[in-house]
Amino acid sequence: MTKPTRIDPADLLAVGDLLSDEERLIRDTVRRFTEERIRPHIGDWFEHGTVPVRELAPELGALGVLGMHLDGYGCAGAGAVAYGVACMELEAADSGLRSFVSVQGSLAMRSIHAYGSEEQKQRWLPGMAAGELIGCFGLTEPDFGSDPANMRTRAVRKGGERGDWVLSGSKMWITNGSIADVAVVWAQTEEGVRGFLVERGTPGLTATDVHGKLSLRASVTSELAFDEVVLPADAVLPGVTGLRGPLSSLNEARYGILWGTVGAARDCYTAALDYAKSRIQFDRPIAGFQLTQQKLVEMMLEVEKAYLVALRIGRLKEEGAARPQHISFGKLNNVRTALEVARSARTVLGANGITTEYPVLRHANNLESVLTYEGTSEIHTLILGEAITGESAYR
Ligand code: TGC
Ligand code: FAD
Repeated sequence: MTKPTRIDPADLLAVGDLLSDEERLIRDTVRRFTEERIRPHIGDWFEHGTVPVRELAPELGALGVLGMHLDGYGCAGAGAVAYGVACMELEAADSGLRSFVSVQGSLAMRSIHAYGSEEQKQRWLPGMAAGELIGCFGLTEPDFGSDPANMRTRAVRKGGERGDWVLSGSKMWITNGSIADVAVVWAQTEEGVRGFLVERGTPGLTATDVHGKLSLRASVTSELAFDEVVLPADAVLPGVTGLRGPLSSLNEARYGILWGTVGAARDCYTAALDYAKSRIQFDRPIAGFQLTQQKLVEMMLEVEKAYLVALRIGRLKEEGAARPQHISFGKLNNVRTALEVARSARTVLGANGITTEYPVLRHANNLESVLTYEGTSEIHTLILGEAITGESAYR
């Protein structure tokens, strides 16, 4: 293993040296892509609340990050840490970009990969890995977010074992909802919660975008309504019944977040560091003031600790030893860390910190969504509370 030979302010503990050559290559390749393709535009996309997802998706497919941790069907079959560092670089650019990749790869593709029939996998996965087809994942409803077990969306089978399904209800806050070619929709059935593949254009399906978001503006968020949508018998994912289905895919997406937020935090910290070195007040760079240095050092410590947490969980995952509670540890800790770093970085930039010219308030605003989705910070606190006390406190 290489030893740190120099002090890198962006990675003072040289955590990056703990990555393999291949992981570093993936990290640097994704970083280069975001620098060339995302960073020049992201401020505008965020400001105007638009993002050219259809254009970007095939580019992300060519980059190899869509379903990159899955095997076969055009997916790269990368290791957990390799997938993690890709998420880290994507979210250093914008949480909306990482969200797109998480929903496509870890929620929609992963659900089909883990629980779909061979026909369903062949039909969807290669096109989704290439970014030619877009997926979304519908679990949350207007009245049931943290508590999906009580969902009202329902699918009823008509005409026996091989009969059609009729799906009714609605899903809320669905990333990629209105642009998706296929929605993985979780619904109550007589047998328990099951997953359904609902194709774009199916009669009775309507998608309406959520407007007025002050967070994740470079990401499409929609409501999906199902008005007695008739689905063929083979629209159901045959491999799982029960909430375990969606929650096991959520483990994968939450894992991407615990890495992604390290990237957002690092980007805020390095933006503040660069700014502090060049901004002159009272005839000297503000980086020379002790109060500024304290903020920068605190940020740096927190970014490095979050990076180590992510790497530890990633290695556990590669060994097959990561439990959902480990993922909750990382999601809770690293999102919270990133938000605190973003808010502190914002103060270093003064008034400039509130504009889209710099990334920090955009990251801070995005991270408010990241704190809430994929299990709120309170839900992950309760998961960990149960893990250490043995007492469940949800209900
Ligand atoms: P509970 O009785 O504990 O569990 C029901 C069944 O599920 C199993 N299970 C899990 N399986 C795999 N991974 C996990 N993390 C699991 N957690 C639970 C469990 O073993 C049981 O299986 P079985 O076979 O015995 O039936 O369920 P509960 O109703 O008490 O709820 C527990 C709770 C609160 C932790 C869960 O409901 C929860 O995680 N709530 C949060 C909901 C959530 O995270 N929603 C996210 C929606 S998707 C999203 O936000 C995408 S953001 C998109 C983007 O990145 O842009
Ligand atoms: P609620 O569950 O109503 O919670 C409100 C507050 O009450 C929170 O602070 C919560 O922590 C707290 N609370 C709830 N229960 C408890 C309890 N037992 N103990 C203590 N506190 C509690 N969902 C999808 O299915 N697919 C998507 O693609 C998707 N994308 C999203 C994109 C964005 C931008 C956002 C913001 C959300 C997205 N979501 C998606 C929805 C997200 O998963 C939910 O918002 C989240 O699970 C919380 O649900 P809720 O908003 O209904 O809040």
